[in-house]
Amino acid sequence: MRFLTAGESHGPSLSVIVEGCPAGLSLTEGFINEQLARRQLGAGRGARQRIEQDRAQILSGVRRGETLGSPIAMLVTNRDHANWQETMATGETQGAADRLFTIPRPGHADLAGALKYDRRDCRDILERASARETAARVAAGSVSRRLLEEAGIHIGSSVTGVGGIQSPPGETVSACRGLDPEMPMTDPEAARRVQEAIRAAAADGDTLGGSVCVLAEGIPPGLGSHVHWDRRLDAKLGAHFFSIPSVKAVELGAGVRVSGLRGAEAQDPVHYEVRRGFYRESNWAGGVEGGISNGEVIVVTAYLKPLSTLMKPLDSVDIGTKRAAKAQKERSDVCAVPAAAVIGEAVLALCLAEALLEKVGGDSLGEVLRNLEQYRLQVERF
Ligand code: EPS
Repeated sequence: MRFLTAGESHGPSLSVIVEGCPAGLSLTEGFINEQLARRQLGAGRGARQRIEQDRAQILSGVRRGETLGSPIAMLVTNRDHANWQETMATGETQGAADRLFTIPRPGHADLAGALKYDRRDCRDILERASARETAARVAAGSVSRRLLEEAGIHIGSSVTGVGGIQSPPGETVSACRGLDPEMPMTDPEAARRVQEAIRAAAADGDTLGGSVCVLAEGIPPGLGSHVHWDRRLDAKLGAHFFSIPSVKAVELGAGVRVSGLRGAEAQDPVHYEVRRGFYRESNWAGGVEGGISNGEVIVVTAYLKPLSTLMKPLDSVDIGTKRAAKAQKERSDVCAVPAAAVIGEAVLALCLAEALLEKVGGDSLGEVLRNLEQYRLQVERF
């Protein structure tokens, strides 16, 4: 299963094509829209989210609520495009471009992208670099999520830190589901302090980053492989999570903490019971050993830098005049960490659905589930 997204932040729409989804999976716009709505919630979002009400329109690959095995194309309209029709017109227009963006924001793709693509208006870069693209990724991730649900694999997330205020991760998917979508932290006192910190950062024209922890339960052992670097599940997870805008560090299990321990303290001893098969009593590894899922819960923590669009901007240089200037302002969010948790769920679903299909294969949902059942029996009888 693979996917491609397209679309600029203030262009007419985002679009996505998911290819390789088995036939016979029930999939509705309603299910995808629930996930899209979750991504729009969360403290610290800006005025844009009051304009958008993201809805996916399924254009192909689904008939009467079931996938066909053909490419699934989906469209998410940008309602804000109505306010940007002239600036973001795809056809030729009269007169000079408006809303020129010539003073790059440190930390954004503006300058590096303008140099690379030889554009004199950073808008040609920032419109696509915008995290608006993640709406398309959440739509694609919803398809993977549906497939994983059928396979008994469930995904959840929590926010574990914002602006230096920490909260313990949700330990199970069902515990994560009970959290407040505005600030899905397990510690309500931390969540309250975070809300205050977001208000204070907004008042200062500043932004906040943080961290999210994403879990997947029900994973069979054997996704990914140790045999080659690009088949390792941890490498694939890293690529997926690092592709979320603002993510600057990704941790599997207790990766950071174990780096300071002795070897004997940092592994998960193996146990066996006839009823349970092989199991562990700890999960420092986060569900992956040697690039292969080991059957324990997959635990990924992603760390996000504070957003780089600042209302009190930093020093920069105008790319036209080459004169020093404060970076250009553009409406943005103060904090997007709760949204990143939902996006993290989507990318984890995309990564695991691909790995699952690679392991068991199948052109129809029935074939995938039969193959998976056979494989689970093989593991059980090992
Ligand atoms: C973003 C800037 C803001 C965010 C946007 C990401 O957009 P605008 O400039 O239109 O206010 O709202 O995120 C979304 C639109 C979204 O749906 O997540 C950026 O520069 O990355």
